[in-house]
Parts: sequence; structure tokens; C-alpha cells
Amino acid sequence: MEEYFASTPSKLKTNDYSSITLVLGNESCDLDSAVSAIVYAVFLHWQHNTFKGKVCTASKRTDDCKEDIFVPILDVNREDFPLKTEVVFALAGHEIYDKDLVFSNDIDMTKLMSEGKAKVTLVDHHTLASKYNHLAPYVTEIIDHRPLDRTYWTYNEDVRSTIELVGSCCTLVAQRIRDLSALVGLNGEFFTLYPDMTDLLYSCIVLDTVNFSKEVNKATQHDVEIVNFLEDLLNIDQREEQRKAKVDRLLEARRNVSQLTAAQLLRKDLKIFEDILVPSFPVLVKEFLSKPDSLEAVTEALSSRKCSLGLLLGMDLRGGHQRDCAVISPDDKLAKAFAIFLQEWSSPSFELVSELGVNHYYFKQMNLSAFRKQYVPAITEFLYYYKE
Ligand SMILES: [Mn+2]
Repeated sequence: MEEYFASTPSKLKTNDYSSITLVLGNESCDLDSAVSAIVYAVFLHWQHNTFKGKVCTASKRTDDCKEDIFVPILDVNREDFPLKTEVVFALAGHEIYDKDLVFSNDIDMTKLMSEGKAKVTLVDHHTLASKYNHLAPYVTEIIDHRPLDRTYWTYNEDVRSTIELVGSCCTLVAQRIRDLSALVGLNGEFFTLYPDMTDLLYSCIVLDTVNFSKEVNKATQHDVEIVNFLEDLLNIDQREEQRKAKVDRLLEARRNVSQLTAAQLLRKDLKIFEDILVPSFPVLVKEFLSKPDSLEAVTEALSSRKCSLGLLLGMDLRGGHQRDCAVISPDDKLAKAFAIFLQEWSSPSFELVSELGVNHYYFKQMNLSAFRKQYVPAITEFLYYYKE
């Protein structure tokens, strides 16, 4: 694994390759997408290097002698990677850091394709984001666990696709690696040579299925079978305890935003309705407001996104479930009107209990089943009647 991360990113930078395969995850850049892309790229690299027959001598250093490289692309801007806290945590556990990774704003995919040496493998999605429509002719393989949607299926006829409804795309990646290895008589070899990759696949499947939770109901027999297979290879005993510990640590990492700045936290889960900015936090707004420069960050986010109002929504799901919110605006009259409007909203009532702040309207939200989705009708109506 060290060899892979030591060589591939630098070969990409210096254009030192004869062909390149990009393994692209989906735009959410969740753990499933990131791990599927990384593990499959490392596998393709191992497969290529195990079976290449080329012999290059010093006197014959032509383009033919250059390597094929396999590069996972995490579809998020490099500066926003810290927002994906559980991905950062899971990869750091295997000493993979942002410096080892390639993010979507690191490379010019259009240019790469035009050079005629590139192919694309899609993992964890099979409908290209509109910004990537031009990649369709270069897609040669798809591995995905969503229901098949042929609406935007414009790939070549010979595209190789593995699409199956399972809990985690990592299940399908593991299966594909298992099958390709068996074809050449190297059963399980990749998984034993790359225990970090094996553990990442295992982690992701238990997280995505929330440890095979019956309530969440995402796990299939195939997920169970692959996790058992990976646990055998990793020599894990006390499997129940290990799985539970794994999921707990990853869920805690997803929630742990203590390392994020106020500005990053505002971008983590943001929706904008006309000129109302509505960030939702995995912590209470009260906790957000205690971060240094939080109000400056809100003012900056409002002005850079041309918004006049901010509605901040917070929650704390540990132990006693709590929710809170705050209305913030440089225009105090507008903030006050919106705050009163939300307090009086009755379908359903948010049950806002006021706690006056200095230049924002802060409330505890006693209706614990109101999420951002329930605020949308109120926001829409406020925009319609009050902001004319
Ligand atoms: Mn997925």
C-alpha cells in the first residue's frame, strides 16, 4: 500500500504514465464512495503490476515502458475534505491522508480525456453528475448498489457493469476483487497483501448497514456473506463486539466536528432558499455560536452567497435529544420579523422557546420531530408574503 501511495500521485503530477484509469466515487464523498474508489484503484494497480509482461531496459525507455496508473478521485474539493469527518477518520486510521489523495478540483478531467489516454470507472453511482456528462464515452466499468436507472445511460455498449441492490457498494467492490482474483488463481491474495484495504471495506459495510440493523433494514444476504469473508481474512474473533465497536467509532467520528472551524461547519450541510441561508449542524447552535468567530463566519457566508437572512438549525442526538435554532441577519428588523414568524408558525408548531441573544434570535426547539424539511413550508411562505 505504501508503494502505491508513494508512486501513483507523483506519476499523475508529472504525467509519467502510458494510460490512466480514474476511479470516480459520487458527489457526496461519503465513506462508501471514498473507500470503493480507493480500494478498487489500489486493486487495479496490484492486478496490473502482477500480470504485466513488459520488460523495459534502460536503452528502451519509450512511452511503451511507462506504467498504467489507477487513480481514485474523491468528488469533493480538497478544501472541503475535512467536512467529511468519518472519511478523514477512517482513512487516517490506515495512515492515508489528504496529501495521498486526489480530489476533483486537483485535476482537469476534460483535458485528461482529450489526451486520449484515460478511462473511467464509476463506483457508488451510475448516473454522472451533470458537470461530468462529457466523461460518459470514457466509462468502461460501473460498480454500484443503487436501483438501475437507465434515464441517463449513454455509456458504450461494452461497458462492464455490476449493479446490485445491496447495503454498501463496498460489498460489490469486494465481490468483484474476489472474482477477478479467483479467475487467475489468486484467491484472497489481494486482501491478505493489503490488510488496510480489507479493513476499510469491512468498516464501510458495517457502517452502511449500521451493523446489520433490522430497523435500518439496508443489509442484504450478500453484505453479510462478504463481511464474514473479510472477517475470516482479517482473523477477527469476537465478531459481534468488533462490529459494534467499529460502527460506534465511525458514528462518533461523523458527529465529531470539534476540529472544524465555524466557516467549515456552515458549509457542512447547507441549503439556500432564495436569499435565506439554512445550515444544519450535527451539534447544537449554542455550541456552534461558542466557536471563535462564529458570528463573523455567518456574516461572511451571508454576504458571499448574497443572502440576507440565516436560519441556523442545531441538534444533539446523544442521550437526551435536543434541538435549537437561531435567526441571524445584518438587518435587525428583518431578523426580528422572521423570528416572530417562526415562533408563530403552527403547521406544525416548532415550539420555539426564546432565549434572546445580542444580535441574533436564539431559540430552543421543543418540537423534536421538526427537521429542516419541516421548516421549508414556513421559509417559503415567509419569502412569499413578507419579503415582497
Ligand atoms: Mn453507497
